[in-house]
Amino acid sequence: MKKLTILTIATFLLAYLSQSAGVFAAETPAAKAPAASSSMDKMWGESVGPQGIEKSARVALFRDGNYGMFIHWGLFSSLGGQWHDQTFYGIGEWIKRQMKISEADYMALAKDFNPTNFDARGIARLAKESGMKWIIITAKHHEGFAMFQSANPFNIVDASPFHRDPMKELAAACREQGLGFGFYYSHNQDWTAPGGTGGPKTNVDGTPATFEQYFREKCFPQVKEICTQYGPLNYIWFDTPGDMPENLVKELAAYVRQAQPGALLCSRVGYGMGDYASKGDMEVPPRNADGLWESCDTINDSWSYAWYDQNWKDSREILHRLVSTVARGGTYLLNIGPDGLGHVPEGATNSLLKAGAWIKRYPQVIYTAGASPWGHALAWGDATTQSNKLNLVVFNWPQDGRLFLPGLQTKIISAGVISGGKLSRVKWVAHGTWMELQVPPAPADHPASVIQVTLSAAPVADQTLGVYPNIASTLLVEFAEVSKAEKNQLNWMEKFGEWKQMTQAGNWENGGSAIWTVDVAEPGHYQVDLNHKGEGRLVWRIETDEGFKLQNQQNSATVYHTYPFGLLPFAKAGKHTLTVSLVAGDRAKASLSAVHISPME
Ligand code: FHN
Repeated sequence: MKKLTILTIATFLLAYLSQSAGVFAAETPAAKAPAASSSMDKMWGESVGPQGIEKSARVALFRDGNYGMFIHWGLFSSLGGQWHDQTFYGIGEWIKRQMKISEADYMALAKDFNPTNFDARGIARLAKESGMKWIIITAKHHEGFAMFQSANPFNIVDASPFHRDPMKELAAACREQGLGFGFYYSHNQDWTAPGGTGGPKTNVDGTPATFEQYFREKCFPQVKEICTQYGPLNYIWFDTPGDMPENLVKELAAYVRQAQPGALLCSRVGYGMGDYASKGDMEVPPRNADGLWESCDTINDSWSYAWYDQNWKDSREILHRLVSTVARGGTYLLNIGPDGLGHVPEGATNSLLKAGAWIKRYPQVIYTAGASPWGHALAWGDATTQSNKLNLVVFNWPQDGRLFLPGLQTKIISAGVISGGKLSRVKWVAHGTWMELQVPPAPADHPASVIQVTLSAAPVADQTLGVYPNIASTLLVEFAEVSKAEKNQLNWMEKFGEWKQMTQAGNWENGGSAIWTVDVAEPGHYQVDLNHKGEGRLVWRIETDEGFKLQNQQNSATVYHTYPFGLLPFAKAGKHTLTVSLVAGDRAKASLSAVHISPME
């Protein structure tokens, strides 16, 4: 699928790009024309080297653990999203660039950086109790400040009154707790080192600074330091390779492989040198993906601490995103941002621990779990697998006690709701090609209940989207066949750096359509709602292969909104097509993201 940005977003980004002196402009996917998709890969770095390592012991922690902690912590944490009396809204670690703070002013922050509340053991315990299996922390972010003992003087031990090496403490604490450990290192961007991307273009003596010089004098020596001072590492998480020369990326990767043979490199090292693919920031994909991959996400909006950012994900949202990632076949890396004193905000701690308590009750849902046989989320939740077992994770419990499994093709041997660690057996009946589990009317647990289904073999399911008789279904454009309209994946940000994604169908030609194939469990009348945007009045039509047709005129807004459309009948259960087309309106501006189908009360 093409990654394309709509004009409004590009315009919005241009405002940022002109502020950010080119660095983010060069690497921000939403700012790119579609032709630049190769450099987008460099930014999000999804391409990886030759695969086939999925089964090796080196990847066991990543492959089986499925859940890790990411930590963004640096000098920027002491600013907390505010420079003097001005708040910077966006990912806090970008404050130097976005607020145009001079090198001198920024570097001077180090002399007051004294994170005396930093408690490595406390953080490692938090990760462990939250159900996470490793920690990856920013050793050096784009700001250029080393959070470890380094020969380069701009580091926490030598330049701050703290005089401790928190990375040493955290590496030891992780080992004590049996957690994996790794470093984030910004290899390309360095905003305070002469020659680093986004950094000063000249040396202190006025001579021109080159990237090669930054690489030889700072980047490579520091990567050597992190690879030799902290024991065996599980990860080196390089980020934003951008236009870094290929030979230097290769040299760095080769060194890490030799110095830390057990460490995995994420694809953001660049040039396909990674062991596993890193999805776009904050992206949980809607479809299963093969190979080793990771979604990195953050618990609020910013990666690093920002005093105003109280938009914490609650335990339900964390679990939903974690389970969805594992069900799609990936690994979830969830970030926290300790403040300038080293303290982890309560908003983060509370949600993480609640989610962790749930994981303790259902470890089989996450650890060593495989992807869902359905290939996408289901109306009531999602599914992960353990050989012949399905773990059904029900976030929207069906109040009529009927839990529907669309197109399950493997024979059920037994099924039960897990409650208080015990399995309460449930009955099941076939419902055409669907299976119906007869469950109690109330959920067994919060924020999600788990039903274990044992099958005669590894689960196989028809991946057609289901229309459920007792719960609303969402048909995303992602899953539609789109013709005479453009199906695009949008990546955009509302503040700065907090990425959002969706797939839309826009730029509708006359006769354009989005067609979904659906599997309807029961005939009946269903309420249909459309999620779209555009300008002015739009006339949409929905028709099915049974000849039923609905048409409605809706006003539209410039942002996506769900509009009630009408009642649509399905005369027969089974597979149908549902076609949405734009009959009249501003075709260039209209775009569609989803259809919602709900059973009538
Ligand atoms: O620019 C960084 C950003 O600050 C943050 O570290 C994220 C985490 O994935 N990576 C880069 C943007 O993708």
